[in-house]
Amino acid sequence: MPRARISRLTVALLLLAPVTAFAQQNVADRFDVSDVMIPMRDGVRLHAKIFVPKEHAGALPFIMKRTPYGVDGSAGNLQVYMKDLADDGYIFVFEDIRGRFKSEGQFVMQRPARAPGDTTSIDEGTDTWDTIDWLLKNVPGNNGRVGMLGVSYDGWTTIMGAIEPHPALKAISPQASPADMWLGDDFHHNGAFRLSYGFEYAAMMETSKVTEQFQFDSYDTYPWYLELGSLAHVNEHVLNGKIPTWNDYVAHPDYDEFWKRQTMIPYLTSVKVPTLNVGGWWDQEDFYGPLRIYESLEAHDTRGINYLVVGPWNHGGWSRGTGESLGPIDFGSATSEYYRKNVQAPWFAYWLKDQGTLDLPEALTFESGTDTWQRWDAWPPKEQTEDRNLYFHADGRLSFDAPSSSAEGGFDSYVSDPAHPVPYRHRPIQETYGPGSTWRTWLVEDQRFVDEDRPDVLSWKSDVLDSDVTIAGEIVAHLAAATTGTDGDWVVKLIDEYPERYPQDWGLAGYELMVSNEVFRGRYRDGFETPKPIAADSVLDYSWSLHTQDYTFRKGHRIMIQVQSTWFPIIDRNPQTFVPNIFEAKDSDFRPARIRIYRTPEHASFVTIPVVRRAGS
Ligand code: PG9
Repeated sequence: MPRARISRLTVALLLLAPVTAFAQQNVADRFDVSDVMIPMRDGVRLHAKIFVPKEHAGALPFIMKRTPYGVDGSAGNLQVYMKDLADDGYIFVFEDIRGRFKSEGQFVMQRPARAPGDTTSIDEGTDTWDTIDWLLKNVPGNNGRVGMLGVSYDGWTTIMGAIEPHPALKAISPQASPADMWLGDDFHHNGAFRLSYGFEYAAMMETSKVTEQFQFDSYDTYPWYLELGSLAHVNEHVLNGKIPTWNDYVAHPDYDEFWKRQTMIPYLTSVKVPTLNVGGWWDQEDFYGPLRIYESLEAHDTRGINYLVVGPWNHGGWSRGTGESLGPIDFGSATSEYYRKNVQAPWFAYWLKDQGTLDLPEALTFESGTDTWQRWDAWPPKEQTEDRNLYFHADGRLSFDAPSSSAEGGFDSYVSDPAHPVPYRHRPIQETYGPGSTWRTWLVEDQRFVDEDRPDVLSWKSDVLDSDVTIAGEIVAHLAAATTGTDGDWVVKLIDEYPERYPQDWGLAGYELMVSNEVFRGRYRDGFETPKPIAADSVLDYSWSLHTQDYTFRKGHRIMIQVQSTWFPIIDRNPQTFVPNIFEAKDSDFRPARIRIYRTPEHASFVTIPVVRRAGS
């Protein structure tokens, strides 16, 4: 059993804009800063920091961010993330949400919205309302309008504040907000549990009121999680039932009322506040959320005030740095700076100050590969694309031609062994937010490290492309697969393989860049509410979304698909033997299984990609 303890060490979360002493110095020069305790309707008081510009002409709107990560370092936001806004002139408010840091009350992880018609309970929406009401009455020099924004949890508090909005809330930008923690965001994807993130985040947030990093006794967490064995040992040996969110994972393994109450999607039945949704193509935490929120609002956007921006970013990448590159991938321009200056600042100026015009298409997306911003009338732009299937063939070939005969041999196969799972990123796999962690760029790591070394990762690739292939929209995996087990996971990755000769950047020669990916837990093939055993040795069809992308596979590259059944420890190990609740599996339930991926006319495996129809193509 690995040794572990929770330390009292408070960690500065680098999730959001970094703070430097220099940044604090600059901001202190330009703003009067005060700490206030704002009373909520139930008597609980929330702590906020208010930054009022020392010099300003006329009344100013508020820009507000509500966060569980502490607001003492929030001056750093004004140095980069909100720098263009600070230059334009706003009163900034950063608030500790209920139960976190200096705020009173009880923290509940993603406290569900109160039911429609419930006028007595509190939730993040009522706390937002009460805060706005207090600010309007107590901060002199405001113009009566409020904008809200934030990344991830702070993006989630933003959209929650707009479900029953205060009338003064005039514009929001929920950025990388989770939408559904069981279907596609931080804690699970299609029912597969995001073990390392789910465990470390829950411990970090619920050990005390401040963020506390879990203390592993090994720098590489891969062996730690492996030695842990079944997830049943987490409470037995490590958390001792003290972390509420871990207990919720265990009590609610399937998509039940607990998770359905937590998602805000059913509440998004109208667009009450102009909304700028923002996401990153390589967001390692919440990519499902912002796209799902955009799509749900869009269905009700009768006034045309719901917009989408997606760039070549990791989680919150637009809020820091220049955005010229991610890992070794260069995008040819400062995409984050572009967003902050040309999209985010004008968005709030338009709605909160009546300044400028809104030069925004319905969806603004960055097309990596050609490295250009694209303007669309709809996302996904179905009118401009054609769905084409990339079929698996013998000898690792991938083509747009469907398999025409069974003579090719029928299937490819590997043994998936839970005792030897495929690492999801290069080892050492540091603690998610630990020192030296490569977590933030794992989605752009070179996939050769598993393609070449692991017999339990299968690859299929196209011929060398003789012209560019651009995709814009949803990618869908279709596997015809069998296992000797009675449960199992399927991971499909769509990859851009760079040419072996790549003089533009030799560091990228032969690079295998993941363009999109997703996992599917087999037990949920017939529905997420009720897991069922997989019939052993039966060829079954599995189909799931790898999400949307806007990407050009350049001439000279190859398109590649990889399939595997473990992705550890970001995804917990499937025992591959059906048990009612994987969180309570016995160690003896974890068994190797032989996997077969079929590629015959009757049982074709393929990935559907939305190919853009462009003039001349
Ligand atoms: N991805 C983080 C998170 C958001 C909401 C709930 C749980 C985790 C975050 O970056 O805030």
